[in-house]
Amino acid sequence: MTQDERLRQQAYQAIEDNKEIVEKDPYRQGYHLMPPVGLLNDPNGWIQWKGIYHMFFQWMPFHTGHGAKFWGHFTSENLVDWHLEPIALTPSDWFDENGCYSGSAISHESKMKIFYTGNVKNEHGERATYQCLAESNDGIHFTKKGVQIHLPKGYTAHFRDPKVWKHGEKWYMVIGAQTEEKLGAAVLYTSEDLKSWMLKGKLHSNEDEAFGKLGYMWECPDLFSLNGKDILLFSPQGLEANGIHYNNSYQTGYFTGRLNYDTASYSHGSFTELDRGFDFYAPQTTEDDKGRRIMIGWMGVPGQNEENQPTIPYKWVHNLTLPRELQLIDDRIYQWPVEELKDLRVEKTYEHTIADNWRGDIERRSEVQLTGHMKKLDLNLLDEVEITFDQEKGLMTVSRPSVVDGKIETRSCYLTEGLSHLRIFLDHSSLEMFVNNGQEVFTMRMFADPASRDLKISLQGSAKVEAWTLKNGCIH
Ligand code: DQQ
Repeated sequence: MTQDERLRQQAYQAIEDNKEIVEKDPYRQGYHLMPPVGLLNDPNGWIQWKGIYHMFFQWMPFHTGHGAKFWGHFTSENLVDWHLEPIALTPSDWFDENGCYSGSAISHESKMKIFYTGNVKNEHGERATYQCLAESNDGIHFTKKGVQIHLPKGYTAHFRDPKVWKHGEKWYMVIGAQTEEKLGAAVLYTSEDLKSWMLKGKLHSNEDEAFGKLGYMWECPDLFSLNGKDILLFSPQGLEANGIHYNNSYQTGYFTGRLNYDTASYSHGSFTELDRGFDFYAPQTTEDDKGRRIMIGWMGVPGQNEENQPTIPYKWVHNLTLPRELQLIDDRIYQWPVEELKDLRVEKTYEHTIADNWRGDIERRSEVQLTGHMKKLDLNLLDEVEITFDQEKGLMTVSRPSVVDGKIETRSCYLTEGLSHLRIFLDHSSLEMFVNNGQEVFTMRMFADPASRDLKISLQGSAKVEAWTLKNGCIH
């Protein structure tokens, strides 16, 4: 038996052995992508290929911690119902034996090609990193083609997460990096044939010191154009918390600007955090055949209370976010659940206009919308999550008990134009809240008592409240 076959067999056995216990978990998700067992982290290889959406994911099948990652694989025709496919990649070769780390997928000459990072650690814990290729004719079975790019001079071995795209006649790749001076960077390569890659250098701008200030390592960069601007989306590590900003252990955010593809010079605005919630990291985007730029992120952050997640006794941890369509409005990214997610709705349970206090019962898989003019809001969900807004201060705050010690923790953002719309997706152990049509988003796990159903709203102003129950069991 080859090492690849052995690892596959062990991983399928782990799914089989733990199926029952994972299914018993009251916090098991109903319509979010979660691992069949073990730990899921970054979304990988996100692509619509030959009409089918493919979402791969970083996966540790053998326990609920990190380690030598596999690439798990889901597919979907409609972005609502998903199928778990055979394992795409196992960490079975000398160049990826400590993990087939994050990467991306492209379509070329009727093949799907995956570029990913091979992570290797020797017995002294020293790291090596290789950018690797795997190919598939059917989008399900992959053949590894080995190392394509070695670590260039000037960078530490924290050099990973290739994202590949086509611009004009050429292919480009951006890689998350750490310079020898221990600064975060994004490094650009180009290729005419997807075989030989030429190093263009690190993205730089006139405000180079702004790059230097943004942490010691950038993970999972993604470069794409949106409404005529070049967006660099990335997950920097090492930003200090600053008031309501950067409160998670690591961040995700973006620049908007203009990239000179020949010189790697990138003129851009300031760094903006993409999500205001507790659990969001390492997102990846793709463009589908409707021309939509769709993003999915990991609903977790590396090292942030991962070992305290209440799902761990049930042998799984973490899930992905819903697919969100991105728009650029006034140089800000707006995120909006893709249209297809309306098909999750099973039944409309409420439609009321309220102007003061209101109380309702909601199912654990629900969508709740508030539309109107909300001068002051205090919304309590399941006696667990509190969402407040005060127009005078312009501040929105979301709070939940910490999974570590139950103490209340908060995340906030300013809404300078007031609050007119809230759209909340509740699953058994998560909440995603889209504010003012996606201008701000709060993404978080939440572990309310599985029996609680209470929605309490106290409002100054007036709003229409609508609620729907949502489908269960979207992963087959
Ligand atoms: N997770 C992957 C890396 C990436 C990090 C390893 C981000 O490729 O840099 O699982 O969460």
